[in-house]
Amino acid sequence: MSIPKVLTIAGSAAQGSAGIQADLKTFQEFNVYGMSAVTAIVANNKQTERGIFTQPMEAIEAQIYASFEHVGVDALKTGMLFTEDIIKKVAGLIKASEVTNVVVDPVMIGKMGSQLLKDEAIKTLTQELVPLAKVVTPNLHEAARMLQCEVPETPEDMKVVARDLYHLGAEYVLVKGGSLKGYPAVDMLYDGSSITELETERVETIHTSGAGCTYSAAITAELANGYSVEDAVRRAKSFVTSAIRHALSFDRGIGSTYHAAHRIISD
Ligand code: PXL
Repeated sequence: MSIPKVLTIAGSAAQGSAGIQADLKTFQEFNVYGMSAVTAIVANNKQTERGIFTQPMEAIEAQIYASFEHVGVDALKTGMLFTEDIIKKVAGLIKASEVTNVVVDPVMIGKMGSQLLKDEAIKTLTQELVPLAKVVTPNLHEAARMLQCEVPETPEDMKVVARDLYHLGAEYVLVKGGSLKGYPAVDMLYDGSSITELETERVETIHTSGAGCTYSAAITAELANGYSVEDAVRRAKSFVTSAIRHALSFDRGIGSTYHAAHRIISD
C-alpha cells in the first residue's frame, strides 16, 4: 500500500513539543508518511552551557537527498532554519526538487524565548525561500519582522499585513492571530485576490508550545492528502485548536500542544 509522503526540514526540539518532534507527531495523526531533515538541535537546559547545535551543511543536505532518493516527497515544510547559509541551501534544494506543495513556517523565536533565526537571515528567508512557498505561515511577530512594520494589533491590521506579505511571492499567505490580544483566535488567509477569515474561540492556556509547528505540519499533511489550500488550512486549524484546548502540562513552565487530542477526546 502507499500513503502520501511528507518531509519536514526543521530543528529538533529535544523537549518534544515543537520542531521536528511536533511535525512527525502531526504527520502520523494525518496518516502521511513522515520524514525529517534536522537543521539544528535545540536542547536548552540548566546543566550545559550550550543548548543550540547547528548541524553541518553536509548532514542537512544528505538528509534531504535521502528522503527524495529512498521515498519521494509529495509535500514538505520548513521550520527552524537558523542561518542564512542553511536557508540558501534549503531553497536551492527545494527549487531543484520541483515539489510544489511547500509550506514555509518562518520560525524566528521559540515559546521559551530561544532565537531560532539569526537577525541577518530574515532578508534571505523573505527573498529566497518565501517565493518558493505555496503557503507561508507567519505569526504576528514574524509578519512584522518580515515586513519591517509594527506588530498587527487588530484583525484589520492583519489583513493589511497579509496583503503586503503576498508581494514577497508565496501563493498564499496565512497570518496567524494566536497572539492577538482581546480577539478570538482569528487567522487571515490571502490568495492574492480575497481574504478568508478563519476564526475559533480563544483557548486560555499558557501551554501552547509547538502550536505553530503543528499548524504548519497539519497544512502540509493535508496538501499531501490532496486537499485544496483553503480546505487544508481549515482542517489544520481545527486540529491545532483541539491540540491547544487539550494541551499537556508538565507542571513546570509552558507545556505542549497535544497532538492526539482530536483522536482521543471528542469535543
Ligand atoms: O515553536 C517554535 C520552534 C520551532 N522549532 C524548534 C523549536 C521551537 C521552539 O522551541 O525548538 C526546533
